[in-house]
Amino acid sequence: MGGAFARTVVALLALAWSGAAVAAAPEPWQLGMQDAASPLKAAVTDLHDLLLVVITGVCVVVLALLLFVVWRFRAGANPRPTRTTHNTVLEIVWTAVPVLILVIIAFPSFKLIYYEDRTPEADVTVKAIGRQWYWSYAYPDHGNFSFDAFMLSREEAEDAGEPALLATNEDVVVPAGATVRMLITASDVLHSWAVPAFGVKRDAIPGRLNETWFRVDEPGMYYGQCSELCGVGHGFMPIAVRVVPQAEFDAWVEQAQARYGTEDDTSVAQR
Ligand SMILES: [Cu+2]
Repeated sequence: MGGAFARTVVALLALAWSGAAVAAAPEPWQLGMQDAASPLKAAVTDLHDLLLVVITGVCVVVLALLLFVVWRFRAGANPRPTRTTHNTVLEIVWTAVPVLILVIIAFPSFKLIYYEDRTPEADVTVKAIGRQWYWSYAYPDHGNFSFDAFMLSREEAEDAGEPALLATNEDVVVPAGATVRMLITASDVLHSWAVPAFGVKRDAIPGRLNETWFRVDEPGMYYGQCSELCGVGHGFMPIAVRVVPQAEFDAWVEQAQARYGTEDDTSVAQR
């Protein structure tokens, strides 16, 4: 127990020193969802909260009815059992009420599906390609440079002050406050590009281009993982998104273009 606490303190200190603010990652013994970092996640959380109220209400009512029936129709108080088999009013009520509940749930649910589906006017497009077992990324509207992101080993992550199993050698870098269109596909088997704090989880399917979007205002590191069983390395292809101010993003793009080459640069082999 004491050892775990000490390790946590050391990890937190390491984070503070590294200066890379972890904005969103899972925490030990976490209950509930990660804080919303994007408008999409805020909408997801709202629907979740509404459903929790509905579910709780249904459970309480059903439990109360059950307890009432057990008490009211117990053998001791009913030496001669009732022979009732049908009750029209009751049957209409127990059909209509669940239908009504489903309709109440359906409206916000469909609204959310379409909100997630339609990318608003995008400022940046990033393409993610799932591979066994890492992610490749391309920036089609910035010269289409591309790179691979592999998971850091536990030691490398510790040295970098980043969480183990979530940190990658190359981060997905996007500007803060920009609407990012994510194009998601795969080259071998099904994967899924998911970042909980963004409310994003889209299947990566070979031969198909899926799309979603996010906008994050707060700079920092946001972590996610492949969320579709894709083989033995499934747990080891994390997603690390670094949200930076626009100027920092522009500088990173210039650097990345020089490092990975653009599509006009014939000296670099294209994927
Ligand atoms: Cu995968």
